[in-house]
Amino acid sequence: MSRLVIVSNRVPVPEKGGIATPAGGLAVALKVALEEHGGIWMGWSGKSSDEHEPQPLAQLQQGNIVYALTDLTDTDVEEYYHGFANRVLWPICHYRLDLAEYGRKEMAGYFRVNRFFAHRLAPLVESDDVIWVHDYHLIPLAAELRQMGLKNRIGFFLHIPWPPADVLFTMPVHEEIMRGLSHYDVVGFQTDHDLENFVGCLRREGIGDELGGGRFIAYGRIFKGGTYAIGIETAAFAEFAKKASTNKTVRKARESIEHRSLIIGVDRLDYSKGITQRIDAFERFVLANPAQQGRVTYLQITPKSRSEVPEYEAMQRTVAEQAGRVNGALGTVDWVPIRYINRSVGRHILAGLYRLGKVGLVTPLRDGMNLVAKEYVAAQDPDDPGVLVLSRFAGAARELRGALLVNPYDIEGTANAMARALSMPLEERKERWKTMMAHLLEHDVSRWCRDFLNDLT
Ligand code: GDG
Repeated sequence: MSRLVIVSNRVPVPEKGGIATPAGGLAVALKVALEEHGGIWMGWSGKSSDEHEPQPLAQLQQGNIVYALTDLTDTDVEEYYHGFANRVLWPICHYRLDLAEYGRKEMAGYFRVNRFFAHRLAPLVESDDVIWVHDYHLIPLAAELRQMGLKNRIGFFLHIPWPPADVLFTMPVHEEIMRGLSHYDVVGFQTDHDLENFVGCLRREGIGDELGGGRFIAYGRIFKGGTYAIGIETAAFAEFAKKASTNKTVRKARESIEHRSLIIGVDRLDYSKGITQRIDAFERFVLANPAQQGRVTYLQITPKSRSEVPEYEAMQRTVAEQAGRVNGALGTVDWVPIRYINRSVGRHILAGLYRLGKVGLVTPLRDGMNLVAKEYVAAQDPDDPGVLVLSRFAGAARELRGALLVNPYDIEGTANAMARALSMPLEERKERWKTMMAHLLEHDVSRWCRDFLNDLT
């Protein structure tokens, strides 16, 4: 294959000795593909200023990859990123109409920044480069590049869910968003449910239709649409977790837990992740199972994210207060039921902690895939694996059939699943884990990249 050009809102900026891995599934997955093909990774530098003349594009070469980073203006960031991407598209794609705050200024900013990205990217692209655009921030990018005359193959992958027509169409610019997608050669979703919703959106107002064989038509353009469930580097992560169990911090964590069973949750602080419902469920579980009092520790690791958006700032306080309240109500002089960490921990520590967890609690209200669920499974000790309690509304639930599936809105049901997970016999744990691990080894992140790029090229 020729060079690969990846475009995503944020780019993991290379640091001495390698790429810094931020807390976010996208970066972890894409690093692998670019290293394989060489090419460009273009996106926003994360910096902004009040200057209106754009600074030259910063380019950093590392091995066979060029990182091309552009600054934005403060207004761009406010309208495109905080405004439209995170306060309209994110809530709508996660079925949260109540949180969407649509405004024309923000919508205009979103399309303007996509045009700006296209103008910065186009001079770097060679005629046989394959362009792979990622996620909801950049849906109109292909249309802008086509407008400039680019004929390259351009693919789009959506990392988050695609909502049903009734939800999407509450957004006044849904037509422009649907039209934007039609300019790609391949449009990829995480699961069959997302693809079904997309077809529903095409048909509802006669925008387009399915042609069969994975081909679709909309606005007179024919493109491929498919599902490409994102994976992790399963084998490497399993090895990493095994080694991490001897890490000093992980050892300290093990000692501090003593004879107790560890329940672990790891999520960016986001309303889609169902953290408050999960704490409620944990409280219910402890109250309903007095024998477990003092015998279980729930560790919730929750790095801050998007603190500039008011809902996220409010949520930060809510979760901290809730964990404090439950600890105050249930804790004893020698037992703190919930350990809540509101910052990022090192990846090796995370891997070691997953392996310590007898239960992995992954209960989002809605999630495109959820890589934490996959990492938790990969990190387990094959001779004594923990149990994954997984929301049926995470994309991962379409694959990880060995998990205990729960409805995160059903607090009692989730509490019961915790009890069942903690008392599950070893043989059943092994059986469930084996099926999930076999699936994850086969459907890893390299396969995800290969499948998408094969369809695109
Ligand atoms: C979006 C979609 C989709 C978390 N805390 C720490 C940390 N993490 C890492 C995890 C995992 C990643 O962040 C989170 O990925 P998720 O998939 O769970 O969720 P999103 O960030 O919302 O990602 C999602 C994904 O894109 C990929 O397509 O699965 O549905 O929403 O890798 O390990 N990493 C470290 N410290 C932490 O404290 N080092």
